[in-house]
Amino acid sequence: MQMTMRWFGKAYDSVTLAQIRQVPGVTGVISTLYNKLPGEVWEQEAIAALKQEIEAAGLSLAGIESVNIHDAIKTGAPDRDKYIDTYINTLERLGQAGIHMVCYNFMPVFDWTRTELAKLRPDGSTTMAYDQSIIDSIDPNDMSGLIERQSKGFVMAGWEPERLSRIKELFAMYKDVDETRLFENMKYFIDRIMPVCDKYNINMAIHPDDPSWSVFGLPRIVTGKEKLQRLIGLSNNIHHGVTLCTGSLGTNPQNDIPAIIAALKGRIHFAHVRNLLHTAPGKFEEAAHLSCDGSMDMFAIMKALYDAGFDGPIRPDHGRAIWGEVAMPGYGLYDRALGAAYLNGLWEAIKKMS
Ligand code: CS2
Ligand code: MN
Repeated sequence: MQMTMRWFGKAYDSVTLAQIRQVPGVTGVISTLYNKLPGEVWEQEAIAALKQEIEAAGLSLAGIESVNIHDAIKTGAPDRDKYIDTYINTLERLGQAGIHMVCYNFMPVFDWTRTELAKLRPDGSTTMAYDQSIIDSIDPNDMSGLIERQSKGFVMAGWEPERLSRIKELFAMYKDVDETRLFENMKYFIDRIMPVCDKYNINMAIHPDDPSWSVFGLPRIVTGKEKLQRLIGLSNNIHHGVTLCTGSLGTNPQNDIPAIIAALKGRIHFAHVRNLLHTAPGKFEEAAHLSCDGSMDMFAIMKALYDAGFDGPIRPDHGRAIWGEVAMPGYGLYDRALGAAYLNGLWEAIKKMS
């Protein structure tokens, strides 16, 4: 595996590449052209500039998170082929730049969903939290406002104001899209992009839905073991794979993450590893990465990845805000650096004892 951290680019991130370079054991970053909306063309020059900037800092660009999917593709709209062509074009340019892993998601309308971005924990840190009862009582139109008000001025990944200002229109697009249709639309997309992935050896890593159940009545299909197996079964091309995100799959305490890892062996192209604390049914907060701070067994998760022969990029995921750092919620330097060091420690121990 390669330990990495997510970096949004210097125009958006409070964390610098020079800081990431000093986190022991972190050799790469996962980045993106953060200003690109779904469906936009990625210019070759912009990709090259991003890569050069990262390499000049002594790190590698280990993959892209994300190249987002236009809603026309997810809903199977009549103009989806136009957007798939653009997507293929972007993959081609990424491939030519030597990038071999692309993360994306297939969540309708909303990406990850939280109800609180700075919940105070007993140790004085703040963290992101979710409470289903708040979601049940809120109008989806107010959701982007709720996130924006708490984002400390940072643009939150997946919550681009340009897109979410069209929320009514987006909901209307998904009116007739149920789980079956979403799977069909995904298969159509996968089948069309696999040739370019073969050509440039690009691993596509679909990110699980977060939380792992339907929100606001919208269908969600990347939620647990059976659905992930069905999803992988849409294509036997090895480039069609997943991002194993413990924080997303772990929102449902019924999800046995080590068992999911074993079931997806060979198809996990990227890993997001973080811990959550479940406080009541449908209610959780993001914990520090350490097992003892949350509800997950991080040793068992890392061991399962090791045993499955995982060799892709891995990153600590959301961290708490600690030590007075002001950063994008979930993406400060300090707690993610602690997370990376901890995950590296687990990995070293597992490796030496195996
Ligand atoms: C990420 C997701 O910050 C996060 O929660 O894990 O936003 C992820 O980047 C996307 O869903 C992948 O497309
Ligand atoms: Mn994730």
